[in-house]
Amino acid sequence: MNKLFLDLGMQPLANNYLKIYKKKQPNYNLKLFFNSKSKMVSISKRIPSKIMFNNKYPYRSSMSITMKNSFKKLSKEIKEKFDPKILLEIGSNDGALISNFSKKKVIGIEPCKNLSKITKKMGYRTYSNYWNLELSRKIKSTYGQIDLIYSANTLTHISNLKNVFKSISYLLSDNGVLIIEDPSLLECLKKNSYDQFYNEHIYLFSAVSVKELLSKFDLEIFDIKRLSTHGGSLRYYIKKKTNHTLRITKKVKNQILKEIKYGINKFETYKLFSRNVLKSKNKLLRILNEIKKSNKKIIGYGATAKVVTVLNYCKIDKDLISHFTDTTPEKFNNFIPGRNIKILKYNKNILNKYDYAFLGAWNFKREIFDKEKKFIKKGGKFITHIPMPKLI
Ligand code: JHZ
Repeated sequence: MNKLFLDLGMQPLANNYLKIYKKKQPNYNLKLFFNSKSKMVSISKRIPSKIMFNNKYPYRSSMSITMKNSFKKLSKEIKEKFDPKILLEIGSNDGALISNFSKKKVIGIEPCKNLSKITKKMGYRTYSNYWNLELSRKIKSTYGQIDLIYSANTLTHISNLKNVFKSISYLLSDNGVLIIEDPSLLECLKKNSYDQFYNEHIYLFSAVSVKELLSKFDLEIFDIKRLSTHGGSLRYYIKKKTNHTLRITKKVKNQILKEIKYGINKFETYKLFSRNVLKSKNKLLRILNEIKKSNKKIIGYGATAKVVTVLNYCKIDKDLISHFTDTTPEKFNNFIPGRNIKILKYNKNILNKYDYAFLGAWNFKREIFDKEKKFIKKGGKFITHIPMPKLI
């Protein structure tokens, strides 16, 4: 039932930053599959959660103004529309969302101890555990059923989706609301952003596949919002089927129809995507090699998990992109996983020494362009691989 549509080669673990570059690093074969029955797109290799989400997890949601604003806006909406007694967040990271709520009203779940330490220190109740049935039982026995459960960019990172939704359904009150948001498969296909696939992104959700999945747990989508975050995400508002107090909006049907029209449930769509990915690789290498021939210097901007897939698939090393820069302290002076490219601490003058900046964090293009007006004004150029490699 699972059909292979793209092989992105041997890849390192996306957030496994090393202080000293090693040619041999833990790796796996990144292969993408489409399931013709469930319409779910997934990667085949499952790295244990304990290895990926450990006590040194470097990604911090609060590192970007865009994300902080998005969480702030959502918090306001949740308070106004649902006013939950308690909100539980699965994957609370460094508290970018829960910090918008009063301490008595939220519970965070964050297995990466370096992150849960941050929210605990801020005074927020945080469980340093992986999300599963056992934990949901523990929470229910302490707090009773929960009327709002939220999770952004987390559920697609957990292999056992059956356990995930069973646990949620068990803990959610009868009139409760579950809100989840994750990168949209439709946007990924449209933008040719094959870098949405790496070991942590086990699944890429679409409204079609989420609807199918939820039906097994007596849950259903009652509203959908399109977001520009993470290269185009979908926020799904979900309720129990037995809850008739919330009506299903037209947006749900519209999104599903749009996805079907694009061919999200047809294998040929994925074969076409895979051909475009190969074209994208060849074009990016052509651009980078031309710049190298003219003795100009390129820095990578934003050492994202996504860019690890691009650099390793295209086998780009420091002869093409000499360094990366990033604002995350945990990434400073480490090497991009799998490549011999060092990540330098960001400072506002760092681009002065370079002629081109390759947008690893292309999803924050607007925020970055705003910040780097000086570089653009002096003739500096950005390179993006989305939707097809080009200079901007
Ligand atoms: P960003 C991570 O993916 C991993 P990544 C994870 N698997 C996931 O699902 C998503 O997040 C949500 C830097 N930066 O958000 C900060 C600058 O240096 O695209 C970050 O390292 N300067 C959990 O890693 C990176 O770029 C800037 O001005 O693909 C952005 O990473 C800005 C705006 C960002 O997620």
